[in-house]
Amino acid sequence: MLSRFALLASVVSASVTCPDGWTPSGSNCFRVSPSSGLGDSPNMASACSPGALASVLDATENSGAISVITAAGTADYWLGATKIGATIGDTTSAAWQWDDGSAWSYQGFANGEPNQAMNQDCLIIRQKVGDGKHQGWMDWPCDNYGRGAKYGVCKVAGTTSTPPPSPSVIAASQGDPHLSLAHGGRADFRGHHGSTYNFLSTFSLSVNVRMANTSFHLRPPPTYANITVHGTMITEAYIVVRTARGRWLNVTYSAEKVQGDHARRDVVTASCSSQAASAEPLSVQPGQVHPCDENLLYLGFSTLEVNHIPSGDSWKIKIKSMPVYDRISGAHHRLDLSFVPTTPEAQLVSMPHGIIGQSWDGDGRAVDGALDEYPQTEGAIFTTHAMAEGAIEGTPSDYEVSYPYDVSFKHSRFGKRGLSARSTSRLASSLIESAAKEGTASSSAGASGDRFPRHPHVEL
Ligand SMILES: [Ca+2]
Ligand SMILES: [Ca+2]
Repeated sequence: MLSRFALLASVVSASVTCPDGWTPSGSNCFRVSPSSGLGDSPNMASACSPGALASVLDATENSGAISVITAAGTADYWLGATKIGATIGDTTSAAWQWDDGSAWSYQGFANGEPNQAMNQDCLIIRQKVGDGKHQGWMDWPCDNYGRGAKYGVCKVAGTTSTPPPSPSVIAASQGDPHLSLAHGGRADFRGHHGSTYNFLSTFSLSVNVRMANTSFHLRPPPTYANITVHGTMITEAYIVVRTARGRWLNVTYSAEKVQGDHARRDVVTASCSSQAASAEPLSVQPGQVHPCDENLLYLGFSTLEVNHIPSGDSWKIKIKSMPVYDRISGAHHRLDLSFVPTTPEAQLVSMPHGIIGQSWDGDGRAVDGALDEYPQTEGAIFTTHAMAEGAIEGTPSDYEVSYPYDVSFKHSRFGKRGLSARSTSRLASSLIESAAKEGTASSSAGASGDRFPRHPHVEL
């Protein structure tokens, strides 16, 4: 079974880049000429430099031409075409050529045009004026009836770039806890009871989690009945945001306060303040959106969403409380988390770090860490031990923080600009690296065939 976050493939499409002041349309760029030349069509070529008087080859380009002349204001603009072999008054004999040699494959003449009036061997485009009767192309005398200013629509080829695929835009933690890493990697992370670890550290966002020992029976029975697991669960999550205005948003989601399946108003506590540690609480009500500058908090049925959206470091965090099924002792609820960067990886202010955050390392390749291999024999007792070795730089203790809203640890990116990604060459020797599935999202968040099925599967 694939989880929903495994299916969030990023959609990558080619984008067209234009020089400053030019408007992309299709694969080309348009603008109105900065000067009017001498008012006649033959002189417009230099007025358009470095582009040329525009050819308009399809409806998309026609829309682009109309949009730039509409923005510029006046009515009529030259296009780069010349009529040859026309006979005055014969509206069918005109043969048009684009000055840039493109094939004449599309035309957007206004009603009643071209009307082959005398000497109308050049082409203009007229924006909607008056009753709109003449919006569109018109044949026109190349000397503009001997009058002065007439500007042109200019065109240059855009630069087409296809951004590199980002194989996984989401990373997550679920259960006791299984990590789905960016670019498709996975690992298990037990942590130590009562310790708090940084999962994600970025320029203006930090997410810590606290672990608690928890024992439970593996699901689903009856296939593997009576297997006891002594594991850990995330029972509290702590978010620190530095807002674009320099204020502090602090959020705690406490699974210990959840009763039944419903989030109550006191499961999430938050503050939004100019002080790093504020006594002014935000009253987080289920079903309501709470803003803190550009950040938005929303607590639903059991899921807290935090949208952190300054330019250059934008993330969506979801934290969902779940019951600990077939619990024996320890936490009665756990937290599952997911992290989505909504800024392209290459544009983040600093490359992220933290146990999960470091997997956005810019290379698009999956790195797997240590995984707990659950026993499959009736009556087995198993204590988890994997600590994401191989998928994290250094040791787990490097990620321990000393209090819930602590943003400082060995690899912290908080408040730091331009820091590079972790180095995969420095990961532990047990590193198992596999080529990322190009252009696809991580498929690691769900159960997979080579392991014991992961228990209760959630969709955040
Ligand atoms: Ca005409
Ligand atoms: Ca990677």
